[in-house]
Amino acid sequence: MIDGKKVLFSGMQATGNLTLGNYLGALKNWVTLSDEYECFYSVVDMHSITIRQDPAELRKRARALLTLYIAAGLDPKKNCLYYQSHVSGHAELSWILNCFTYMGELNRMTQFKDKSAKHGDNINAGLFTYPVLMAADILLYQADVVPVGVDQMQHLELTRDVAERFNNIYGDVFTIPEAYIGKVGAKIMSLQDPSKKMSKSDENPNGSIYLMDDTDTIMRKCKKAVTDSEGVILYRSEQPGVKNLIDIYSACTGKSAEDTVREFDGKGYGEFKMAVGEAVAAILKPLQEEFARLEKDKAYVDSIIKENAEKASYYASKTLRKVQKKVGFPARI
Ligand code: ATP
Ligand code: LTN
Repeated sequence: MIDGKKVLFSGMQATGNLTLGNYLGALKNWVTLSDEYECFYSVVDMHSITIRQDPAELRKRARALLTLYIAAGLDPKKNCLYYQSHVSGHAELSWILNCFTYMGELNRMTQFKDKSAKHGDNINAGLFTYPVLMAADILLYQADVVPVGVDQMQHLELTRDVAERFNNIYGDVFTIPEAYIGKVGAKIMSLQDPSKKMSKSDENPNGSIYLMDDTDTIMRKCKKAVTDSEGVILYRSEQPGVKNLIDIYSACTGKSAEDTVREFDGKGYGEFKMAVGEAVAAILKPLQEEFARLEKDKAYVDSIIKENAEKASYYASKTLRKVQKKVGFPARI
């Protein structure tokens, strides 16, 4: 609890261009939750280097991501928006938690399996212990809730297991976090292959709508979206492409899946795809305009970065000192 409010933590990697999946599955929910909780939203740049990055590019993307957090509607005076690498407590707690996490647990992580298959030439230890750093992010702020997409559930379960293990040995040190999965948009699939999630690291740019795509591009990608030969707009798993478009449409318009099915009853895929494209463009346009405005206001964004790193460090070091004492590190003199 901070000032009588429950704590929320979440983060996003500054790798690749953010997709509509990131927005509908994460950012959009973050904004909704920001009134109710004391929120920490991190740009997890330390996680990003588990995959080789170009330094200048990473710096640029990290800044753009933090700016996007603000542009999406997160008030930086109320929400702590900061770079993970600016708060050394993440690395320090991560080391300690490494010593409370089993190899067997990490071996089961599907993200590790996927990423090591994809980056066979660089299966580094950071990629393996990635979930431990994520646990440190969350536990450092004693977070009660963690909004994530379903793809991150396994990491959150691991975080809870490690926290419980630690608490069983040392007493009540960590708050055990709960996942928060948004109702709509929890898993947006690729427009080109609806069995795969829409991902910013997808090689096929037509599979993803990027948050900075202009209206023409959005319309083109929606028109090209893979559907099926059924010819009916129904919300069911036998029609994964159509189901995904319904999910996107409902998340963008706030209409339920049932209402969407009713709205497009008897209509063709072409018309439906156009409507999806328009709904997407309508929510992305204001976001893009605000982003462009903020990008020009360098001094303002700089001041947010500095203030919020200090705020995050304050809370992080409170937990870290407690943990260090529990495990038996000598007191500072
Ligand atoms: P990468 O392709 O590099 O693995 P990503 O697109 O999966 O990246 P992350 O940085 O791993 O993005 O995720 C940021 C947030 O967005 C997480 O909370 C994640 O659950 C959510 N998210 C990512 N992709 C989707 C998606 N397709 N649908 C819903 N939520 C998503
Ligand atoms: N692993 C997450 C990003 C992430 C995160 C976190 C999410 C890093 N630390 C802590 C929630 C809480 C991802 O790839 N989406």
